[in-house]
Amino acid sequence: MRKLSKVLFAAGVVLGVGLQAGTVFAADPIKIAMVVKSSGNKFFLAAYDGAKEAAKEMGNVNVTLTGPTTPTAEGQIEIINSLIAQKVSAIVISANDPDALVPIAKRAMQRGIKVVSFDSGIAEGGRAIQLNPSDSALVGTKLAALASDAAGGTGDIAVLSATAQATNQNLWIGELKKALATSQYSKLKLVATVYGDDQTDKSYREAIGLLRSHTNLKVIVAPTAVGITAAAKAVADEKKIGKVYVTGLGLPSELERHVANGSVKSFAIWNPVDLGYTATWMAYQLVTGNAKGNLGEKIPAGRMGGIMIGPRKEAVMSEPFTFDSGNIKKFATIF
Ligand code: RAM
Repeated sequence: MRKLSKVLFAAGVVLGVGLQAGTVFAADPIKIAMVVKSSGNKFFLAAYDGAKEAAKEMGNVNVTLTGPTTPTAEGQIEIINSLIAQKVSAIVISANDPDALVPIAKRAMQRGIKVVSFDSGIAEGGRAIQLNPSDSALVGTKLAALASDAAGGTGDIAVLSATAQATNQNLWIGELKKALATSQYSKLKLVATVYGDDQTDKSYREAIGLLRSHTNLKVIVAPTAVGITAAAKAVADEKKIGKVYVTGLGLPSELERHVANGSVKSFAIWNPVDLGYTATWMAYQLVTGNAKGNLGEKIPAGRMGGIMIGPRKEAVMSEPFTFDSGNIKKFATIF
């Protein structure tokens, strides 16, 4: 490929057709870099499966996956710096901080790189589009409903989140609090919010801390795939199954055994494969000029159809789907 593009470039110069350095030739693959919150998080491995599926459909696209070992903005800034040097065509990113990434993302965009954030957004100035898996208010009310079901409508609940700066978790927790303030959930009391930083060990320790310091606790709500699994293990290890339930957002593949042993009754999530697939298609349409990312525009995203760009240049996918012992098996093999 490289050799071919050099040949074509030389031909362009010889023929004097005004080709410029950096021109993308048909033979030069479009490079799309997926940058995730942290490596090793299964949610993002599923999103990357979707990205690869999209790249296959597009043809001449090379998609890669990177992420810092721990979910920090600093780690992602370093990665974006290197992607700018590599002259990728697009960055598809789940951000560890809405604001800290704006300057580096702006720099990338000034160099012609299309930036699409998905899952956890960058503030509007630092990306062309933000793709939300679901409407944040819907996620918040879903979390409240799940917590209420698990608690039997009344009692103390606590939140175990990812990092304190995560755009998505903070939005969802904000909406959960709004839902808890309504009369429907007046008997649920939020007694603590702690952060496991989307690290298994820290999430586990924080969950143990909640269980030991809040003896009346009925539910841990973890709106993170890493946190919910760690919390479920903590409940079993502390012999609290049947007394404390874990719910939130997680992967059927990771939670199947925790649903089977009773530490989780039900939880919710959207399809991370579809999320990564759609974000990658959107980035591709921006790179090829098929889309601009303007308000009201419908961006074609393969099998997902046209995705509408809404206010603040955000697009929204589907409603969170609820899983329990009745349907988890079917999905546990997919994500
Ligand atoms: C974790 C990440 C991700 C979130 C999922 C539900 O894997 O924090 O951002 O969307 O959980």
